[in-house]
Amino acid sequence: MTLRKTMMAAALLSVAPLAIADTTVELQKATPEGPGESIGTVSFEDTPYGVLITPDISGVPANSMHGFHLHENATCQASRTDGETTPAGAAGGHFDPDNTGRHAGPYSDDGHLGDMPVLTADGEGNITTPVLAPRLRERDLSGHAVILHEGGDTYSDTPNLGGGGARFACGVIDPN
Ligand SMILES: [Cu+2]
Repeated sequence: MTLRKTMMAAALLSVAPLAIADTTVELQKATPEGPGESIGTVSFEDTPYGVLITPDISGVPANSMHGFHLHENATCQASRTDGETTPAGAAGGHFDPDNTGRHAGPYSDDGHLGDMPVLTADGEGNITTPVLAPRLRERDLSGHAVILHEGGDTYSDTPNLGGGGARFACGVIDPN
């Protein structure tokens, strides 16, 4: 084996496990016609303290806060009910494998497992500050969708589902 090949093999061995471990999802604007323009990506990585969520998002209002959740279904298509179109509605409700029926945020054991921490934009409308979801593991994300809401999140059902309101952007995490 040449030195060059040996070095390449060593590089692949050291890099490959990290590349497999992380999940990166592209977020696209939720529109009545389905997924629209990309606003960036979010990466998820297991740590001893839960999933580390690292956003790289731009083009949202300056200094805005956004509820961010894992939703049940692996789709970002709009839904239509009684003539009402809901962008990204086909993603369904917050991922709630224990059927708690409660929105309680990322730090309570008594609510949706899919309730993740709020993401916050800086003065330029970029979201880059990493946050930690202590109850989640990366494998929980598989086969679901992540949704960034227009508004913030009270981590309670007052108002309903934390008050994030409309679905602003969405990304699918394919089952693996
Ligand atoms: Cu949500």
